[in-house]
Order: sequence, then structure tokens, then C-alpha cells
Amino acid sequence: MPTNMKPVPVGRPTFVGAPRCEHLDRLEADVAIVGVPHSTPYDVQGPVGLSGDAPNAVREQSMRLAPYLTHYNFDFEGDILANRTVRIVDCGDVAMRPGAYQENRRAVSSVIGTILSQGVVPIVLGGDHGVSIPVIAGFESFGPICVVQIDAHLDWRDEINGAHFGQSSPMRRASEMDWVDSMVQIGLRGTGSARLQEVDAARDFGSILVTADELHTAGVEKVLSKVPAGARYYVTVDIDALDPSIAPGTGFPLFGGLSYYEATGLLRGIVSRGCLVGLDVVEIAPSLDTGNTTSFLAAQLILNTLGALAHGGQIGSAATQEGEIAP
Ligand SMILES: [Mn+2]
Repeated sequence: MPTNMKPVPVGRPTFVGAPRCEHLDRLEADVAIVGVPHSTPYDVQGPVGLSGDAPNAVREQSMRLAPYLTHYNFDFEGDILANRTVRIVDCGDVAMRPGAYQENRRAVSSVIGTILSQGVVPIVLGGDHGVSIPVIAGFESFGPICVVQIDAHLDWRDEINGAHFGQSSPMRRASEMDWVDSMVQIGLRGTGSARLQEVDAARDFGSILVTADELHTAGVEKVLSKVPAGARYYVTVDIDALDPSIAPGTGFPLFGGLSYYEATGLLRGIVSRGCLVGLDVVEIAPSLDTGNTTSFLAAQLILNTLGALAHGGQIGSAATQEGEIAP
């Protein structure tokens, strides 16, 4: 295990019980789970983030799904991984040093680059939304990408308190990366960090903005038709995109959010529209959660995305034995 990774602790589960990754540079996998518990806060003197425990909370909740991977899933008309041998490994969390924000961001980007260089799809467990900045930066040699953000908020703040890498800035920072050539933001509603100037900046960049209201009214298929076709998609899911009735455990809940089927439909539709090259799920706050619903939802959305990839033949190989799930 390289020094920049912190393995899943003994006694705590990996994502769906997947094998622990021993060597980040020899993954031999289709997808790699990576926890990134912390980002760069706007206020370094402020309280610690709400999402630091989320990677392990999502891993634990994923174990409720693990026994049923080979059972019939009515949404997929077959087992979730399409009876394919899908190699999932859990790399643990990116190790971080307190206060060393720039160094920590570099470590995250380097880990993502190492995963991508092996043709493996990184699945990132945040962390708050600032986590997406160094993750997308890790695609520098692996572009171009279309960033699809599913989120209640715009996240286009240039800075807050003079800090540029916090949870309200990921889409602004992504827009500045040469390898990000398009952007779609779905689920926008209510008020948040954005003022008119941030909305104008997003539109000037060419970001395609889709409100939650538009999604509810027009439907998933109509919204998907706005996503550039045939692209290499990096999808970032802020769990606050979903309605607080099913995702209460988040720092900035807003009513009127996406339903489970809307979010799943978007993820499946994006996978079938092009090539999914990476995914993160961020902003889960276990201390605010109710019965671990939000972490469980995050685990299910990730598994559904893996299911879409497997059913589309984009990950895994035809199983040699019925129902085999390979390490
Ligand atoms: Mn966000």
C-alpha cells in the first residue's frame, strides 16, 4: 500500500465487501473505490466538516446490499452486475495531513491519475464537494471530459473568505481546467451560495443549467437529451440533489429535490449516452442522518451506476460461472 493511502480499518467493511487494494499501481480491477474524507475548507479555524465520516458510513451501508448482488433486481431485469465478472477493489482513503491543504489536494489528484492510468474507473466517496476539485484535476492527462453535476446548488463561487477550494467552488474550478470541455448541472433549486454573478459566470462558460423543477416537469429523458452525446463523462453527485425526504443527512438540504428514480434514471442514462470515466458522491453528513438513510441511498446509487456500466458491457467480462462475482 503506497504511503498516500490509508486502508479501510480492520473491523470495518469495504464497499460491498470488495477486496482491499494492496497496490494502487497494480489494481487489476474494473472500478476502484477511493475515499476522500476531507477537502480544503473556506474557514480553516471553523468547525470540522460534516462529511469526514461519510466514506466509511457509505461502505457500512453498502453491506446491506452486498448479499443480494446475484439476486434478481427488478429495475435491471436481471442481477445488478448483469451476471458479469466485475472486479471491484476498495483502495481505502487518501491519507491526509492536518493543515497541509495543497499537499493533500496533490495527493488526491495523484491517486486519481494512478487509477486512471490503469484504465480503471475511480468511484470517489466524499467528503464535501470541495473534494471534486482535486479529483477532477487528476484527469489532466485523461481528458477531455464532460462534467455532469447532479446537485441542488450551482457551486460556482470563485472564493469565500479568500479561499478558492471549498465546497461552493468545485464547478468554477472545474471550468478553469483545460481538460473540462463541457458541463451540465442538474437539480438546481432554491437559494444557496450562488448570486446572479455566479449564474452569469456559469452561463458564460457554456454550462447547461437544468433546474429540479424542469426535471420534474419535463422528465429524465428530456433532460438527458441536453447532455452532450458520446462524451467521456465525469459525474459528481451532491447528495443534496436528492429530496431531503430521502436524503436528510446533508449540511444544506433544500426541498423539492430529485426522487430516487429520477437520480437513478439520470445516472443510467448518462452511462448509456457515452463513456463514464469517473464518479463521486459527496456531501453526506452522517451526524445529521436519520437511520443511515442518506448513506444507504448513496451506496445504492453507486451500485446502480455500476449496474448500468455492467449491463452496458462497459465494465467486467462475461462470467465463467453463473452468478460469479470475481475479486
Ligand atoms: Mn455541491
